[in-house]
Amino acid sequence: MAQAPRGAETIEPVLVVIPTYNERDNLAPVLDRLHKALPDVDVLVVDDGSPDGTGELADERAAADKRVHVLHRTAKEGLGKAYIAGFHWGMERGYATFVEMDADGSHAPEDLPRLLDAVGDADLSIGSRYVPGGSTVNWPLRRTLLSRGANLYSRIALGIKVADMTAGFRAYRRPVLEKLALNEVASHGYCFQIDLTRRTADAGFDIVEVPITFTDREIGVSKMSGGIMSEAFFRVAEWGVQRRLAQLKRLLGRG
Ligand SMILES: Nc1nc2c(ncn2[C@@H]2O[C@H](COP(=O)(O)OP(=O)(O)OP(=O)(O)O)[C@@H](O)[C@H]2O)c(=O)[nH]1
Ligand SMILES: [Mg+2]
Repeated sequence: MAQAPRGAETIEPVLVVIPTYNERDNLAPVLDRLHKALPDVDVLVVDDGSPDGTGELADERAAADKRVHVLHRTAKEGLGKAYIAGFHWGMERGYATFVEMDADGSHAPEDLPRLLDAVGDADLSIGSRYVPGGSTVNWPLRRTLLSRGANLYSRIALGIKVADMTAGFRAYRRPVLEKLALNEVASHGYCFQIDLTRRTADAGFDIVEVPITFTDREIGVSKMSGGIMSEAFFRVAEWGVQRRLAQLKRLLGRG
């Protein structure tokens, strides 16, 4: 069967998945900005039972606006599990493109049109802080060093040429999520982003990076923790060894 050229496939409908945990003061402004920038996208807020009432606020928004949907989960299980539940929800409903975006205002909804333009010619577009034109605003030196270090470490360990592998502002085309074994993804914290990047690259999909400006959250509390950092450190080391062994096997098999 002749394959349709990529440009002929539509990226619509688009679902923006926003995981939330205690983001009551951030959610409404982000939703307002998002729908001002892109009136036609749908949103799924995935709330892990936030004690501050974020889930109830999301329900109120959903009742008033048919573009907004809410998935309530009972326990705080981390970013990765929330995204995967959101992707399944959207795939069951026929969405063609899936956006990951934080609720804390770090990801500017005004950058999303460029991210979606880019994914029209690729399979995954990543809103990147570390390509020319990308930047971070108001991030303390400690966070900048941590993020730069995590990316350098991941790039060397995995041998994947993506400058911002931990970035959480992304757009996936549906076939990527259909092909990746999402149920096998166990990563919780920001290593979830590295994990999906590596799986997307290994499956042979096209990844593009689009420069974005990342602004530190002004309201609310970061969920970054020592556990999240050590999870990333050890898992990336394990994946790095696995990749090198697989490369070696292929080389020996050929010889
Ligand atoms: N549903 C759900 N959302 C979460 C969980 N942990 C974090 N989030 C959300 O994921 C997004 C990113 O979390 P942040 O706390 O901003 O983490 P971060 O961006 O890595 O860290 P900072 O830069 O310090 O803010 C935010 O929208 C959070 O509310 C979780 O366990 N469950
Ligand atoms: Mg954040």
